[in-house]
Amino acid sequence: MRKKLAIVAVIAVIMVSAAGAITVANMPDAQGNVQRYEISNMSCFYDSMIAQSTVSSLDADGEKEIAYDDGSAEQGFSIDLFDVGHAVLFTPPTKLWTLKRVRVYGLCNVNLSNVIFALEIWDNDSNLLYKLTDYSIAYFNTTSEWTEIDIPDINMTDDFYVCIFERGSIYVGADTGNPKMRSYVVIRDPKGMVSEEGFNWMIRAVGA
Ligand SMILES: [Ca+2]
Repeated sequence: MRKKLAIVAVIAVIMVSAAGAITVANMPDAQGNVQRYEISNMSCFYDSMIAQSTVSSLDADGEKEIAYDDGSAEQGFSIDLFDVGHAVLFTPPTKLWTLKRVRVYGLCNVNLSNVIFALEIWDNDSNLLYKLTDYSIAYFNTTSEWTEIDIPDINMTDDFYVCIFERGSIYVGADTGNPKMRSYVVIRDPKGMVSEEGFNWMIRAVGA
C-alpha cells in the first residue's frame, strides 16, 4: 500500500512539471486558405516507469489487435481544446474486418476527471461512423494503463481513424520509438488531420 501511494505521487509531480506547448502544421481549409493551428494548451507527462511490452494475448475467436506503437510510453499528451484531439489511422488486416474494441494507453487528469471525452470512429474520408461520450473518469484510471473501450461491431472495408477528443482530461500515451506515420492531431471543425512525425499515439484497434 505504501509503495502504491509513492508511485502515484511521483506521477503527479512529473505531470505538473512537464507542462509544455506544441505547434502543429499549416492546413488548408475547404476554400484552400492556409490555417495555422497552434495548440498552446497541450500538456504532457513523461512516464519513465513504463518499459514492459503490454501486448495482450487475444482470445481464440480469431481476434487481432492492430498496433502501431511498441507498448511503452515515453511521453503522453493532453489537448485542452474542445474540437482538437488524437487520432490514429488503421488499415484492416483483411478486406472484410469487424472492429470490436478500442484500446487506449493513458491516464485520467485528476483535476479534470469530470470532463466529457469523445471516442469517434471516422472512415477514410473523415465521415463519422460511431461516437461514444462519457466522463473520462468512468473509463480511465488516474495511473497510466491500457483502457479497453467496447463498441458495437463496425464492419470495415477500408482504412479508418480512431479519434479521441479528451478536452484536457486524459493524457494519451506517446511512443517515440520508430514512428509509424499513423498518428495525427485531428480537428473537427473544419475537419482535418495533421500528421505527427515524431511519435505514435498509443491507441489500438481490436477486431476480427
Ligand atoms: Ca516506446
